[in-house]
Amino acid sequence: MSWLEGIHYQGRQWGNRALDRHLRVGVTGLSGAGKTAFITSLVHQLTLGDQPAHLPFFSVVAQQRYLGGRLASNQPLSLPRFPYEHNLRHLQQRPAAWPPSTTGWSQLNLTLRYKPAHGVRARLQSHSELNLELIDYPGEWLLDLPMLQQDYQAWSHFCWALFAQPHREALSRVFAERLRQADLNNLAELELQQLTDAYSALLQEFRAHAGTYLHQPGRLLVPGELAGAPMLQLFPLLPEQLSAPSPLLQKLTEHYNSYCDYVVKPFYKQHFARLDRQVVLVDCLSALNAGEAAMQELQQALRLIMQSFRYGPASVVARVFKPQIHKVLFAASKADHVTPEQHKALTLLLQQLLQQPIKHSHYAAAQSEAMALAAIRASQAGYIEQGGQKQPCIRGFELGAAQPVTLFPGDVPSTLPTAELFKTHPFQFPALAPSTLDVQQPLPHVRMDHALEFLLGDKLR
Ligand SMILES: Nc1nc2c(ncn2[C@@H]2O[C@H](COP(=O)(O)OP(=O)(O)OP(=O)(O)O)[C@@H](O)[C@H]2O)c(=O)[nH]1
Ligand SMILES: [Mg+2]
Repeated sequence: MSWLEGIHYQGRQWGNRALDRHLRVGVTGLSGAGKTAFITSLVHQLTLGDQPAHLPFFSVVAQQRYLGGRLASNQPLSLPRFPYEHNLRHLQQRPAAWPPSTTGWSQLNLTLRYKPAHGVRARLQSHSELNLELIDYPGEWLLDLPMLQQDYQAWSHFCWALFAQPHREALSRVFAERLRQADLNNLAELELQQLTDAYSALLQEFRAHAGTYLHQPGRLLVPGELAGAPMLQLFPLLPEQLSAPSPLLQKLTEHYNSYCDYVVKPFYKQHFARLDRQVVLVDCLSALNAGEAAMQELQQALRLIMQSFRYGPASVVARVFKPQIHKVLFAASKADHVTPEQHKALTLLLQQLLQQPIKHSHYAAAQSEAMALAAIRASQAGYIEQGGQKQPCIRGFELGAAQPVTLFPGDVPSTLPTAELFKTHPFQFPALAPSTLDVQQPLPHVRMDHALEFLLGDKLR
């Protein structure tokens, strides 16, 4: 954005913020949590879903005061735009496909028009408007935020403590050995790049085989526009290599500091420092499938992320000059992968998983709600007869399958399972492909109306 365009855009935002007509909603979640699907669905519901039968718990729609939403005309021309239409095309194609994993950040602005419910505005105005700003980014980049609270040495210790855990230890042995053989006085470009490549391969192996969540730095997995930048030559030295000064230690410390200053801080400032409301999406079902260590690491990753945000009440002054998040929706995503009577347990599990992360964050002043939802429902829920009894089931296409299946995916534990339960009872929740959709109709969902009511309902009165 040019500086002049930037000033105009900021000025308009401040004006709208002061008038309480602007909301910046941050959709946060680790990679694969469902951020892109959530934003795509949210935009689709807000631009097409004006039928009370489709969004019964979204009060502005239920009360028939919603006049519609449109993609805003003030979308900044020089910022990457969220590929909304492209995502819809994936859902619409035959066979339908999920939108691809995100490789860079993008933004979408929406203008929502509604009739005020009561008060002076209702008497004087035929309609009011609310501007909504949504951003999307690769989940991997979110885990860079906690790096700001550490220096290179502390980060390296943290990484090797993590890599020593049983589910990571075997995979990290080869890289540890490679580091042990490295000459700490050798700063040759080729050597630095080879060590970085080995570390980046290790991160990919963790992600693919160990069911892990904490991968830092995120730009080694999804570099975005930074591919090839020297500061991405970054990996943790072994604890014993940190105690004495060395040229390699000094070089890596410089890269770490540059990474924090030129990548992580601007990312935070640009996207998260001005959030008014936040959605934290968590894919609890995939973590259950991946086992006990994955579940623990998910909890640790959420705790680190929650510490990076600023929460507080929403006075007008705070909203304009020092925005803080004052409403947080915690959502267990992909609830359509289980039968509806399991949703209660899924929500309780999410709450228990988040108990510790919330306790460690500066979170007290925010309002929150937890729920299980599916941004884009890929299954039909129903019942089958078995031994004269009605059993709940879902029907959908498993990823890659040509024929639909009818199945009971299993019970969701309402508390964090014990190690014993993980051993004796492996979870196998399915992953479903989207059914081919008519995108002229609002996307099928589970509880997106509850989510919209919590996030936007009070601003549309
Ligand atoms: N059944 C179902 N699957 C979903 C839903 N939302 C997401 N998924 C699945 O989860 C995968 C990841 O969803 P995304 O929206 O791409 O996740 P993301 O958080 O944007 O991930 P990154 O872009 O990698 O950070 C999708 O490809 C789907 O397989 C949903 O509402 N229902
Ligand atoms: Mg995405």
